Amino acid sequence: MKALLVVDVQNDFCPGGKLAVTRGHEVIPVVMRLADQFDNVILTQDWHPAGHVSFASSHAGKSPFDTIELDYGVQILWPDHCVQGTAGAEFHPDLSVEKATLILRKGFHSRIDSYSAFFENDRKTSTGLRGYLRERGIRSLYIAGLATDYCVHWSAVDGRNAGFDVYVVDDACRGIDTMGSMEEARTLMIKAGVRFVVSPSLE
Ligand code: VGL
Ligand code: ZN
Repeated sequence: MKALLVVDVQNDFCPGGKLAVTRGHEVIPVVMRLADQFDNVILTQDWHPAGHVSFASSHAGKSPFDTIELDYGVQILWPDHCVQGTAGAEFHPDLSVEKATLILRKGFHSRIDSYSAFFENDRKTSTGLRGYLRERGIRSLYIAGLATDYCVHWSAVDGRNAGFDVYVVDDACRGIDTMGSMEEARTLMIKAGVRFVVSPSLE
């Protein structure tokens, strides 16, 4: 059994949003075509409380894309984004979500960021996704969405470590690409055994 994991296709990650991914909205039609081919579709939603630890505005003298040292390691600081209950945190209006069986929110602990859909950035706090997939008999995970170099990347690597076959659907993802993050993400995904596919090959 396979599942499609659609990562963070939210207003703040699309053009005009607070942490806009260049051409992020272009993934939407691709994701929707892909979803037709899956019985199991899961959406993730970045869902931060105001004043979240990952926001540069929460740290005096810091700017977006600076880094800080937290208890769990280095954290990149972002513009305020995907704040719970705001329009920026909503799914893009063109994304049709009717088919999704699970909407998995992440990043809701105020002191921990969460890129991966499996583990928060402390690498210890589980979201429960592994159990959900296992209990539903899912062994293969196809990943699409935003952003390739952060939430897609970490979800893919953690998916591999959790024992799933993982495919990143390249043309259904777009990246932020700060400080070489796209290249680094690709290298780490390859090392973890993630495979890359394009959506026409899945039809
Ligand atoms: C993401 C940075 C901060 C993502 C979320 O969805 O890739 N990136 N929060
Ligand atoms: Zn975030």
